[in-house]
Amino acid sequence: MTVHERPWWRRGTIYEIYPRSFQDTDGDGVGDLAGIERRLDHLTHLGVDALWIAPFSPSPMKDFGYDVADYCAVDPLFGTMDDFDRLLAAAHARGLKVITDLVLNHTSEEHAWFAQSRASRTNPRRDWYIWRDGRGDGQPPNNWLSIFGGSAWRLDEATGQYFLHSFLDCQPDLNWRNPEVEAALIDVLRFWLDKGVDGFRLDAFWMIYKDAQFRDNPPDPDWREGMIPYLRNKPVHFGDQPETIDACRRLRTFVDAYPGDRVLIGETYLPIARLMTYYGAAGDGLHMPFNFKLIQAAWDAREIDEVIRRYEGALPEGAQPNWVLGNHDNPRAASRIGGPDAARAAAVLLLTLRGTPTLYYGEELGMTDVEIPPGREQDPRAINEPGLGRDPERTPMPWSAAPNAGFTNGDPWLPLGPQWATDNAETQAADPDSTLYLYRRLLALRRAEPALHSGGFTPLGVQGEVVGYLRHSDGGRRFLTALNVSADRGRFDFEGSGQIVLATRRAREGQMVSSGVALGPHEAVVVLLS
Ligand code: TEU
Repeated sequence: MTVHERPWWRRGTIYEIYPRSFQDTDGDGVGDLAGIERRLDHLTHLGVDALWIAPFSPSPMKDFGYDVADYCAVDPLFGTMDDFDRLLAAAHARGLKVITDLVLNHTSEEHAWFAQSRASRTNPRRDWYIWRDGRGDGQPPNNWLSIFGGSAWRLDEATGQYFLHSFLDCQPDLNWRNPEVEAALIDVLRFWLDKGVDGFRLDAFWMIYKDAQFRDNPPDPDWREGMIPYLRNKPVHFGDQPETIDACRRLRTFVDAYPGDRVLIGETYLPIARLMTYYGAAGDGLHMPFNFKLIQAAWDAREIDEVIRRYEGALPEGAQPNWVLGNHDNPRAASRIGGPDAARAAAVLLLTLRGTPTLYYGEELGMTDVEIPPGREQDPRAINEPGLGRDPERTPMPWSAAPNAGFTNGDPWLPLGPQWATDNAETQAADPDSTLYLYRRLLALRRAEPALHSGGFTPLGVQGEVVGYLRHSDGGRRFLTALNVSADRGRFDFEGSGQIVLATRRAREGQMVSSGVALGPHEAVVVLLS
């Protein structure tokens, strides 16, 4: 396969949009589909290839759309199906792919399927969800814990049985062991594929099957106070079952029958060895199980180097790697790893590693978490489990110095960061030293250079606190990335010489370097080797 024949998702870059926070057009303080369409130029200027839109289907919004009440419609909060069709057409006209979010593990308790399922023990849809008797004395069926706190079982008084919920207790888990459920969900894929979407991000994908025998999870002896309560027990019987891999193959077969390169990306919070099984033994599983290792790693040279090697080393032949620095469930990279300069170095890492990067909206501005004043929390998780709320990373995108940063004419659903009036997409677009400019240069370089978007990867190890690696394509150019993961000066020695073609400090671009490169605090450079 030549570079140009590679499907777009093996070359391109994905941009995640949390629709509530991107752009509001109707003044209700919540972003909408028309807002995304209005801002498509931002994405084309940035240089990404695809957008993934977090859920926008009808929902009681207890989990902001991840509690779906109707899979094949648009929630009025976000607009209409016509708005979606227009957005899709406008994106395609610009050469942008569109990936939608698909929640396969659970629905909202307000979904018509669940209303039927809970109506009686004999309803034909009873078995579409996971119902069990308790253990007596008000005890739930087993010790499984919800990822969002408390037991994963909720008693339904009317029918006297418990239903399973991996997440909130208003998000009942679907029963994937019932073939009718899978068939109904395949119909949902068909609906969106027929519309022309370019793929799906499969929510909580590793969770869709649970142990058929409902065995208790063993306690984790390493769990300590302060860790996520869910991890008190090792979730060995809760998610990541062999049946999930078979489901990958069936979904893949279905999607591959469509023309064009449609992609399946699964949300997979799993150890590396388990993650790899989701590609399918014959490369016939998901196109890409999400790799969250950079989100989980400390910003430390040895740890980063090790994570990259372990992940690269474990990839099956031909499998497409992928990398993520942040998403709507985790603290933003710029806050997590120690400030805007470190975040710029992280951008160089994300966009020069081998594999498909997924950017989270606002990362290209170096956006940080925003402190949510008491009483303004929105995420139910913040209320269930104080400190674990996800509002800080979901705040509105700052576009300009207009009121509310141009995000809305109304009251924004979450507060904007304090610096938006002077630091926003517009001011950064006018400043060649901005983070936005850095992202644009990185994305342009990546797109132009086969070695970067499709080439090989050779780790060069760590020198002091500097991580180094090579990217290369057969008979083509060779690039060295050197990344100083510390607030001190550093240096990376290498054989030969070259020219810095990209740097977090723009003034360094164009410099010739020989046998090594000196780096300032948190500095990263890409060197074209001669
Ligand atoms: O997230 C699944 C999930 O488990 C994450 O919340 C993850 O465990 C945690 O954030 C790790 O830091 C998905 C969606 O991304 C999330 O927004 C939804 O709330 C959840 O599924 C339920 O649909």
